Amino acid sequence: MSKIISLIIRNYITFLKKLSDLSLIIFFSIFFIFCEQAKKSDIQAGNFIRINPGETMEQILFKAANVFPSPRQYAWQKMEFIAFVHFGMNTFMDREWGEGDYDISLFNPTELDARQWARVCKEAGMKMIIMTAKHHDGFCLWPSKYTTHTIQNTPYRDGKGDLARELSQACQEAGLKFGVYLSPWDRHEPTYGDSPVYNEFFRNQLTELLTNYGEIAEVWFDGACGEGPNGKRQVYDWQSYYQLIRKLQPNAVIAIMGPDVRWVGTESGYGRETEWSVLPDNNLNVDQIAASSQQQPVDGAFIPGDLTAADLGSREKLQNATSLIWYPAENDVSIRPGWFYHHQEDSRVKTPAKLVDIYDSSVGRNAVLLLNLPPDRRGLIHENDVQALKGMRHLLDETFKINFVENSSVKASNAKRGNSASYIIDQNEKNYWTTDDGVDSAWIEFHLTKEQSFDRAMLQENILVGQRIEKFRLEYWAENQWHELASATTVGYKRLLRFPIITTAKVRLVIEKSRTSPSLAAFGLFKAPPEVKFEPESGSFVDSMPVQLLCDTQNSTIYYTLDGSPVTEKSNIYSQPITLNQTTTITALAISADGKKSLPISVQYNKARYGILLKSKFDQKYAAGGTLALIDGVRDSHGFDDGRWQGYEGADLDAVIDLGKIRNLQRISTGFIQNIKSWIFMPNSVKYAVSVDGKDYTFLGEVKNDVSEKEEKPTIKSFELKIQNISARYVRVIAKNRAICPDWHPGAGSKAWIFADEIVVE
Ligand code: FUL
Repeated sequence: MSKIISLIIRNYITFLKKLSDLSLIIFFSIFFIFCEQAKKSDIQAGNFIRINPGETMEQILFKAANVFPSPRQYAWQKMEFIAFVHFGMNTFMDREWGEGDYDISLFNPTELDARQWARVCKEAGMKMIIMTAKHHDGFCLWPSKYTTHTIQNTPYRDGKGDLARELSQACQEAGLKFGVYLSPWDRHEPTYGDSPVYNEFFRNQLTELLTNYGEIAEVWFDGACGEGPNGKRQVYDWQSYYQLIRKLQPNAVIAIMGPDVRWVGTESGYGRETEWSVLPDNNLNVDQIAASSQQQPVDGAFIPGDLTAADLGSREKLQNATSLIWYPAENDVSIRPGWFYHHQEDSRVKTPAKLVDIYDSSVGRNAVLLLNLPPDRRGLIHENDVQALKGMRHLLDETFKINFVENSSVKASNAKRGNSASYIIDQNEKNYWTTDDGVDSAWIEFHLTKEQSFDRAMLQENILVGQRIEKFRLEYWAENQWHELASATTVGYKRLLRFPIITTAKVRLVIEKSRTSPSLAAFGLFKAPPEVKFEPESGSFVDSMPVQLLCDTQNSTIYYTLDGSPVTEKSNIYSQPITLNQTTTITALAISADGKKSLPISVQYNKARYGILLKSKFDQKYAAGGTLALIDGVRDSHGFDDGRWQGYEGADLDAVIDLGKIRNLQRISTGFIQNIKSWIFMPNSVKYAVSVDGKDYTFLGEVKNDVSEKEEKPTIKSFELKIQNISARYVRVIAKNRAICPDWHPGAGSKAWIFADEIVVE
């Protein structure tokens, strides 16, 4: 019996020992899972998280990498490209900022067609239209009950007009979202500055807009807070505005002076190279957040602040953060220089290539592009703007229609179970690649089905798990080794990269640094459509002139016409330089071997008394009528922007004048204007050289600038070289641009302009 008992006891002890080994394992497993869970649950805060005092940089970074957009922010980000429409009394007064003191019976857009606006935006690939329901002049495009300063008291549709209704319906029909810009600053409303009263007035207007026009997807608040008609300043009750919006339109994002979407900080269309959507929010009222259980970035706690600095979300910026929020950037820019329509800007609409560049530098830099299209006085988006947008869409569609990695084989240095690298190219946005916990750098190789030529790349993180990638590079395989193709910092929702055309069958993406396991939802390699170039790019001539047509993509066919008619695949095929003997417009189009079409381009070459060949390029916005501007006899106007001055941004002016035959010269000069408020400086110097045959030049002399770079008054100077009896047919003029604005100037480091009006040779 005792044996049996001792056996039982022994077995029991062994069992207990085993059990304790096992329980240790179980205990530690549970503990580990618990810790991981605790770590995770600690970061399950959505688009906001608090940093606890004493947390290490590593903990802060881990938190930052796990903040993600709210559903409304995510839906907004996915729109990528949206429209702004600035329209109102300013359109009819030719103003940018109105005071609200003008006769509103002048508002009468007789051909207004909101469906045209929606059609143009839809065809351009935009997903929403935000309308200036009320700009700073207080004029309302909807019949607000709370003021008489509205569309109702204008001749438009006999006082029955309501643009919020017309546009919201047109958007709905076209499948676009609708948003409103409502300026808190109201230069007309008498209660402005009487803070509680005006706040109530403003909330009433918001209520009208948010209840009567269906779904509103974005409410845009500008930060301007100037004086009202009575000279008083208003204290805006932002938090009550936010609460109202959340109540009436819970899916709407509140932008700029609001907690969901931030201003990128410039109106140029060019976002930051490094753009984090997760920022330290030191503008939040942290006590209020605490009082609201720390779960959400409480709208009531959001205090609008200035977020325009170059660096907003780097490690350095996160170091002293008390909380972090998902606060993505919106990049607003106008298709013309002004926000409102001005007839004199009809020729200054951004070109398709410029718009694509802006797209790459906004959507392609983790921001949403909000492009302004100002309807004209007819109430229509002007033909020039429509053309530019069509061109932009053409270039984007042609670029992104074939993704060369689509059927490639993909392998990664590391992949978490269930997040394989092949998800990057599976076209399902829910699937994404990521690495095992603790693996913060990785590479992914794409083996294409065959050699391909491309010049664009696209990356997308899965921002639903957070923004993580801090640094990456792209490499291609050639001559048995990897070569760097491009590199950048952040990715976020989308990153677009441009590089010179590369032909290869193997590409490697190296993620060098990430805040935690990097993720990638999509990757693409693309080829932009071919581009036709003319050599010389522009010019006028005395007798005849040869023009060459070039294309940046090999094996492309160039078609052209010489009579101003549209170019098609049935037009002449270019094979050798074209000799012009009379004023001619050449229109050309290139089609690459893979069927991609360039935009057709037209250049007019003039036969004139004197010829001019521009070796440098003037800015299209300040063309002063084109190539002949510098020899057209128009001189010395005082405003740089009156269409008579030719502008060169960051570039020299380099021109050759052909006098037609050898002449005796007594005087050579070139006129320039300085207007430092508009970043226009005198050239450092102007050099002159002459030639009898257009080949060998003799240097004549250099005229140095003597106008102070700090001279604020617009100043005109003629850079005249004293000469006597010089015989020559060709005169070369080189005006040296200082290239960048000086340190003391508000534009320090940015490109400086030179503006010339005339080269005089006598
Ligand atoms: C600015 C306004 O003052 C401009 O007029 C324009 O509406 C732009 C989008 O926002 O701050």
